[in-house]
Amino acid sequence: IVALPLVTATASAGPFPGPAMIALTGVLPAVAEATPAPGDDFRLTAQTVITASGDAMPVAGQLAAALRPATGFGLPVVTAAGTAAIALVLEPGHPDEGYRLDIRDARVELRASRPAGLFAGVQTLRQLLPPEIEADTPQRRRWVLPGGHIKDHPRYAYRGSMLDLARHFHEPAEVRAYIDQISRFKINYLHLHLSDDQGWRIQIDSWPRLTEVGGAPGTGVGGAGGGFLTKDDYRDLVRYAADRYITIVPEIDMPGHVNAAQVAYPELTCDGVAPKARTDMRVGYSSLCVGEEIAYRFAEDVIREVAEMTPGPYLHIGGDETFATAHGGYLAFQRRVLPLVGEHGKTAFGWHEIAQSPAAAGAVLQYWGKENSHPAVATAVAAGARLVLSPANRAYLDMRYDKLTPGGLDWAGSIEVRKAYDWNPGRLLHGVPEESVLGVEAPLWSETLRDLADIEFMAFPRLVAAAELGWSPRATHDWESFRARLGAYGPRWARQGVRFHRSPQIRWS
Ligand code: TNX
Repeated sequence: IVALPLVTATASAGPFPGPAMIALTGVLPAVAEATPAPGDDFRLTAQTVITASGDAMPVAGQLAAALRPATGFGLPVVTAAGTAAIALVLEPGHPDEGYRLDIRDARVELRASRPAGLFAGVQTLRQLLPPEIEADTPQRRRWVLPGGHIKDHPRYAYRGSMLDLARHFHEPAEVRAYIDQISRFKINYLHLHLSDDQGWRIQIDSWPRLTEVGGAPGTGVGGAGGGFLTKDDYRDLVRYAADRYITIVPEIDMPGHVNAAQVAYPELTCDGVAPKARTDMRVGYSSLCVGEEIAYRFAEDVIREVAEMTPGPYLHIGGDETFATAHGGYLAFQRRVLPLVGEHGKTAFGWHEIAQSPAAAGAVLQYWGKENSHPAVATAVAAGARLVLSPANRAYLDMRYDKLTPGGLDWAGSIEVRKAYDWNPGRLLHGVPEESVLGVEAPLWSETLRDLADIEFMAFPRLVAAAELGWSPRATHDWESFRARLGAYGPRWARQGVRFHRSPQIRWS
């Protein structure tokens, strides 16, 4: 792979400052195919209109709203135009979530089979304009899109990020801000970790004390924060994410990680005695009493209510780190609970420990190990399970970057940007064929993260590495290219006030 220059020659002189144009190949995540047509550049002006019709209208509105503040142009969305236009077109024949972008001097055409593809193309188009496009007030400069053609589509159907609302609760406004940021990089799933030993963060009507007690003030790690999502909050987040073509995957962690539930309902323990509320960071000490019927009533009530308010296909039931559950009890629990998810209309998702259960054959397993082989996972995959890869030593966004990182954990090692980037999801696990890989997810556990700035700092830039591994064809994989594109993205985050790690591995512009 030849590293293509990121920036092409300076755009022709004019009344406005016109530094370099972005190259078609300068996009994050890397596009599948780009054919530059130097000189055939499109200039966005006060006369430019955006054309769209039918189901393309909402995305056209999003494009106009994204470009208006910095350009100061009206950019009306109209159904037809004789003049210079950016045309959004829905037509059959493009791959899922894929798009085609043709930039010529008189006209830009963005084509896809469905709105999700147009939305992905809009993210590309935004990155092809200079970084000042991120400003929220009009900037005096030329706005030129580089001439040429892009054909793009994802490598994997699942490109996810996880946010842990249990260890520290994060307000809906913070989650929305995170959704805005991750949608820039063609992430299409947001997994919300909604319950754990410390707290319970989603309203469940049939077990109201879960949030009355488990969402009370002081239920964050170290006694910080607290809070929970009401059903309306949750539905609003689902809708907000869907408008950005992101599907929410809710997680209720069972049968371990349930201390907060047991504080609220002592009948979920084997001895009926309420455990102490816990706000330390230990894991693996709590378990539902899997021999008692009430564990299954609880599990089904929660699964039913969460499924009812979740339009997406997946429901994650955790299953990790159950050191306090006997092996036989774990299998008995999964034998009954995994099928419940299907009975309530969802595909079961779980941490890879569920691979031990034959009932996991129809499920999605989320691999979080550090090894390149896991026989039980390979067996479950051979029986039909699909895999989402979140190797802790590569994809965990809560691991520190290096010894100097404020906050973060280090049990899976330090993860600088190159380490987060240099692996191949199609080849990670021995005995697991690429066709069984549904995609990649970068989890962000929040033991040490209090606010949005903490979240952003740990996620960026590493989340972009996971996004590229999930989206871009392997043939584009190239560290030198990736680090150059990332360095050029820095000013965009700076403009938006997004906190990010200025990794010493990157030459930031
Ligand atoms: C392990 S990985 C956990 C979480 C912790 C995380 C911290 C996994 C499925 N469980 O309970 O928050 O490590 O990095």
